Amino acid sequence: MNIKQISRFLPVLMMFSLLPGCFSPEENREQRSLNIIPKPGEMVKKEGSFTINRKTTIVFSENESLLKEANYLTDLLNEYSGLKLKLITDNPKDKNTIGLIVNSNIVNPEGYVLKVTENGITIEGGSPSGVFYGIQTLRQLLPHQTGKAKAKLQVQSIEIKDEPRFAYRGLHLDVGRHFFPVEFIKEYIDLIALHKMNTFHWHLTEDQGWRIEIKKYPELTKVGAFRKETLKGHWGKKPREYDGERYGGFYTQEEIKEVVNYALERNVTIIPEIEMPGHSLAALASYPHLGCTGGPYEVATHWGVFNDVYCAGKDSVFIFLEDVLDEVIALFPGKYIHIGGDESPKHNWKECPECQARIKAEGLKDEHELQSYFIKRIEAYLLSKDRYIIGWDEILEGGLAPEATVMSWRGEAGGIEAAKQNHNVIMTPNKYVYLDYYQAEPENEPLAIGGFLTLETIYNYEPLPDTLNSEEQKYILGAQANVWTEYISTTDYAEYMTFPRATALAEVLWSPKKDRDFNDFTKRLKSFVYHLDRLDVNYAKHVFIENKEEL
Ligand code: TNX
Repeated sequence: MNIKQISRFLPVLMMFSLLPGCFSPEENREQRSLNIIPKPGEMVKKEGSFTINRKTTIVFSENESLLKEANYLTDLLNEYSGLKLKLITDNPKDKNTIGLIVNSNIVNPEGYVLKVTENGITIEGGSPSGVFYGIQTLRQLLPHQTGKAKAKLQVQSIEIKDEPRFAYRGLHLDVGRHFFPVEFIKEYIDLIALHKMNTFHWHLTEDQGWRIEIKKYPELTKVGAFRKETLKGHWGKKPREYDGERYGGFYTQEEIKEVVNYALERNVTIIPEIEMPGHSLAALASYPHLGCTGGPYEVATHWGVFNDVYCAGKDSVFIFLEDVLDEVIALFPGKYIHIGGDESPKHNWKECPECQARIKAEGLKDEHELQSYFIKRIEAYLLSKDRYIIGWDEILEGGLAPEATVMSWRGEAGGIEAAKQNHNVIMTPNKYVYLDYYQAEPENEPLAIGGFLTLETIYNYEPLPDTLNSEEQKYILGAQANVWTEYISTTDYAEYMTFPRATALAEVLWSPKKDRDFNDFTKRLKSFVYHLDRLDVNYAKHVFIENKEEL
């Protein structure tokens, strides 16, 4: 069943009366203006309001390098209201101005103080990032436009003091199983920014497709970016049927640069993932000498875990990966490179004379230690280039690489173990944050991988395990929702699976724990989706229907 069919399932009448964005005309600006997601730390409503008009100027102090934020705000207001405000560098506290200021008294660099008075607006941030998040909050204070007429930009007087609870707030996208165009990636980054998240984990290589142009190895995108056909239906269904259609795509380096700049302007860091030693069939199909058996290999046409992985015995594999990483480093300025490390069967390594020779030469105990050797060797290379690795929790097996950050996906156990070993951790436990899982009863949903993860479950997820003491908890940098795309082949479906579940996680990661309240969240969500509608996001609407009594 596809999304269009699903929509037919939803009682049309109910949709009209309950859908977010369909506020009754009486619902006033004031009420909406407090419906901010993620919920701010402190918020005090004041008397009166300020109206942004043609003559309002955006003022920022030049030496604080806030030009990027000022330009972003100008464009945003233009998009929301049609106004094209003047940008000047002057006193940010003058009348009829929106002042942007970096204030070193705000300790958290992503924190901000937003004040709306009858005279104007000021946004002070701990750094330009804090100012950026103040702008995102201002965006949610703007009146909603209904119909064609533009409402005047009257903003409730208010004082907001706000900062994130976690430093790492991520959203992932697998473009290996299905390829998503640059335009969609940009929209995804816009959505990450709207949610005050700060990291996009871009899963760029897979068994089913290699998606990043590497100039030194053109076969990766000539061969590895395309598969001859794709599995139809669920992986578990036998006999397997295929669609017989060639499928693929990749990002050129020029496109990647464009996306990286786009993300920079939105305070989003991109973490590229280059999978190794497993999930590497597309690379092996392109350069068969990289595998233990020498091939031939084929880009995978169905899902799962494959026995053919990079050979850990051959130095030529490390030379290849270092060359690839050199080009990746040149494209992505962030400090982290994700090197995968998950689901890498040891079957071939057991049979491979070169892998066995490596085990002997390096004095390793077994193939798990060989995997650790592999990851540590890559880590050492990346550290020499001033980059840090992140790996899935399998990198714990056989011993962690010294500086590695662990992404805990098979539950939280790996994350807990890594924190106890004084390693940084990003929580992505599948049960709580895997957005490829069903969000409602499977019989009424489009085909998904399995699992079950409702909006309420993700909203109630707590990234700090209470089995860790407060010292150990400091290693938990934050959490991330993952969007694996074996069964997600269109942008519409990707949006449907991602939102609003990612919206719930955004609040978990930003807002004070004591304020978490699912009922209150769903009420604010009704208003928040105005912004998703503006961006034409095909978000899932179950919550508005299930909670109809309350709305
Ligand atoms: C496990 S999460 C995987 C992915 C799959 C996902 C499906 C992880 C590190 N590996 O390769 O796409 O499950 O939910």
